[in-house]
Amino acid sequence: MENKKIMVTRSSMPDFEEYVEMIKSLWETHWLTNMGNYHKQLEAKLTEYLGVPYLSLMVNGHMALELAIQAMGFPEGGEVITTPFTFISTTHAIIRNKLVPVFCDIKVSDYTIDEECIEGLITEKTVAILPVHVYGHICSVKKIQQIADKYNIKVIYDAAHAFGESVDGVGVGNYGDASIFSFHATKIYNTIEGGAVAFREESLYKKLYNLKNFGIRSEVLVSDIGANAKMNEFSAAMGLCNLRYVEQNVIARKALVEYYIQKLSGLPGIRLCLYNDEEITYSYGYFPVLFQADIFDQSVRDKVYERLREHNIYSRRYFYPITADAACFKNKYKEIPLENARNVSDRILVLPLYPELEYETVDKIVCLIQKSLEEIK
Ligand code: T4K
Repeated sequence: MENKKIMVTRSSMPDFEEYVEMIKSLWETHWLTNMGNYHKQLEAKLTEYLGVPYLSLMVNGHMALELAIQAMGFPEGGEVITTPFTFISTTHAIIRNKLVPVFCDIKVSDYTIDEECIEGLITEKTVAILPVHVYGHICSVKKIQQIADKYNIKVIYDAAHAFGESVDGVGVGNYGDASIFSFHATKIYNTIEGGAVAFREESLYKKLYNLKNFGIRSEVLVSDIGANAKMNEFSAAMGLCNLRYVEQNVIARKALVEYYIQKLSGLPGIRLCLYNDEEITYSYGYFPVLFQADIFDQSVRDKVYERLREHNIYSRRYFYPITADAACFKNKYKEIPLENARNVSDRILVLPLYPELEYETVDKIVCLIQKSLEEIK
């Protein structure tokens, strides 16, 4: 076991034969992309699975977000209130749409945007709120909607981490004006690369269909400045296979999370994500641990990270640094106190989690963390 690399995650895949059987027909049709049969089938299946009114499949989660924002038609320079505690994609998607990110601090309880801070950031330029259901923790969707209604602004959720989750039985993609999902190889459900936008207004379907296909309406009419964001047939075929196993994978992940919690909960100064809000059905995509400031100094997280690496265990610092501090746009946008986001980002470590992870490996990870903390004290 010592020499085997343990990564933070591992793509779920169907049996080789199952996938090959699925893609055989592509050699007959030679139809490989541009909204083929598997694209249509997967779009319909995911609409049902996620329990959303409408859904548009995309080439990846990032393009889903970029195009969902573009589809809203915001004026250039509009401000979007968003979290800096996320993958860089969230912030890039705002800026690449010629909009301005206004970073809002997060809550230490679940690392999602602090809804109490949103209203204070609204100006006459605000066009939208873009929160992230980070690690599958669902944002305060009701409060956020109240704020959006009061100021007549849009809400677009980055739900890349929340595939298949629900609040009180309602699929998470039903909240806001649109939600995007990622089906990247590293996610609980993958189409190799892939993503989708879920939304409520039927008119958005045509808009997104256009935008993901260069804005082409007909052989002679290009009506929008679109992109190429179509999911190809090999990805859609993978998605159809993988969808058969998502639920069993989530069960395996849940059991591993519970095991981690049982093993780690005695350790002083470690804060765990308990995934225990009874209203939420979780998908257990990530298992982050936070080394608390009252017990440990800031260097602890990196020491544990290094110690695990020495033993071929590759945990990840998702998400460090916060996106507001990314080299490409540091100091370019409004300076807003982001104390919680920076503190969490400096102290968080995401541990390996995937359905086939062995319990023995969890034991080893816990033991290594324990030893590092004892040495540090
Ligand atoms: N919004 C949020 C909140 C997101 O987290 C993401 C993506 C997006 C939007 C954008 O969605 P996409 O456009 O990606 O669909 C990874 C993923 O590339 C990215 O999808 C994900 N979030 C982000 C949190 O993590 P890296 O740079 O950490 O990936 P990488 O290559 O280091 O892979 C991590 C581990 O996963 C590897 O150590 C092993 C395993 N792995 C990786 C690949 C690529 C596999 O088992 N199979 C694979 O094919 O970014």
